[in-house]
Amino acid sequence: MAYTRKDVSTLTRGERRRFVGALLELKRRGEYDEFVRTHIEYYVSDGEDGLRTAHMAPSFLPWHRHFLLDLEAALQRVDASVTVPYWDWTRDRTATAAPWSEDLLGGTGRRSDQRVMTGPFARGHGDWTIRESVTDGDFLTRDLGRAREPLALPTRQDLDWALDDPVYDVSPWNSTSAKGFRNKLEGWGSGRGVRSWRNHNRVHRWVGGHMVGGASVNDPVFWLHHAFVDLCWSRWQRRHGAGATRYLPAEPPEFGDAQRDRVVARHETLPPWDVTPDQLEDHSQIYRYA
Ligand code: CU1
Ligand code: CU1
Repeated sequence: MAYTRKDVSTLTRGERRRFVGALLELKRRGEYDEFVRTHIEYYVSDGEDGLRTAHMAPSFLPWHRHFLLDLEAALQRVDASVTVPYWDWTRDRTATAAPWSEDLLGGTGRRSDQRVMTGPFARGHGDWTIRESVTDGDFLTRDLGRAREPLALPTRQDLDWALDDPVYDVSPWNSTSAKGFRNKLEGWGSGRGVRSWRNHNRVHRWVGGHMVGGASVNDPVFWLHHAFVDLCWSRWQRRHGAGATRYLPAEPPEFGDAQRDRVVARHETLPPWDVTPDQLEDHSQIYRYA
């Protein structure tokens, strides 16, 4: 039986409590920080050598799908009733909207050092010490909406611009791919600064603090954000119809192509797992979105 991932704005008080409780228990056991480390390890960009799996690559979507499944399985070992909720940032668009309540993720950081002061992940609670980070400080940080340089969350229209593209991804299969659903959703645009951050990337920037960069998993909103990104992949498949919407590239780039051995093709395994993008395209037997 497939389980259901719900819109975070529809969770009951009990569901919020159990989700938070399971996260805190994983943190207490040391399992949570393994997820943070894995994400940092796989944070490879265009400018670096080697295979890119998690970001700036076609496998951005299947990589994070599997990463969420691993976290969800860990949560369910603590409490079998828990699933990862999704945050629809086209609807819940303010710093006081659904995910940011006192009994779920808490709110923004204070002005001086972006330290989160409210909710279960605030330093004051003592249960959410940051251990894997590139910045100083052992407390979670956020700057919702970027107080000094305000930035708006992506709109429904911004998301539709990605969802309307009928091709999964295009050469050169990286952050400069000007077309293709994957990069329009991942959100590496042209230009510099605010204008270049689209959809998924813009949301990381809007949250700010730890959500910017490789250590973003330190903020539990990471999972709610990526559950929605994952939902968008399903929505895109439905919008364009089965068959036309397969993962690309179907085959590895040719010899001599600069992207050869840098990206994962449809039937190649996706590190650190022993699965292929092909095997991750359909999640309907595992979970559904409500
Ligand atoms: Cu990521
Ligand atoms: Cu992300």
